[in-house]
Amino acid sequence: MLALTRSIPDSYASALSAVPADPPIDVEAARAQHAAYTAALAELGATVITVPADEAHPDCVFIEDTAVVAGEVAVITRPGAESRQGEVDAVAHALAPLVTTHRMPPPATLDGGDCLRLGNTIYVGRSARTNELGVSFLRHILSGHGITVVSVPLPEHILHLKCVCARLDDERVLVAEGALPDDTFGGATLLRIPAEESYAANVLAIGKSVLCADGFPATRDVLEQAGFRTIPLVTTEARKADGALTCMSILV
Ligand code: CIR
Repeated sequence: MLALTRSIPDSYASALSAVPADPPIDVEAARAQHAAYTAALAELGATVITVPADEAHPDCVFIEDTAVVAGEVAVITRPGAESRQGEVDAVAHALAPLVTTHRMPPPATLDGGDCLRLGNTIYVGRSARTNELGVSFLRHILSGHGITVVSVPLPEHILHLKCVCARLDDERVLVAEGALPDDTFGGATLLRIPAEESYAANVLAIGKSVLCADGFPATRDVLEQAGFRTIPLVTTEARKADGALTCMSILV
């Protein structure tokens, strides 16, 4: 397994966030937390490929939003935030030797944080960042590869689909209580965590191990009772920019 990550620029202090960070982002602490994240990926067997930081793009560490990879094919997205659209070139360049890439054309927009894959289905949040044309383009490319794309309407206050849920395996989804209708993921089993821990719903499961945000004990209990080994990571500086665990890598 390959994991693409992207380094944190000095400009990360001015990354997008719904609520201004208070206290402000500590870029050095963010880098230390990011280093622990990449080390955890490597320990789980990933070969980590690091795309260099880009000072012109404060949010570039959130590389997940820039591409959706499915087997041998990748859709290079057109992120919904205009300030992030220039992030994709370096990611497309890094992915080109690994998979066949397809560029999403304007005016379609889509953020990878809206995409959750279970088996051969990708659920895509229709958020402020991902429009119907983005969903259609993804469907157009991936239907040729045996993948079904399902559009999931999201309430306005949810930035991305995976802000409130994450794949655990092909049959199970971790989801914050009350965030999504029970039938959102077809017949998948939902493992619910308390609404007050909803930030922790974004976990990164690799086999039976799960990278989870540190400081959310109820979520850890749910995961461990379901048979997963939890690896808590400090994510305070990613959270200040509305980021979490899946956002910082693309698994190939
Ligand atoms: C943004 O607003 O685009 C970034 N500050 C956070 C993106 C988080 N990405 C993700 O959840 N996939």
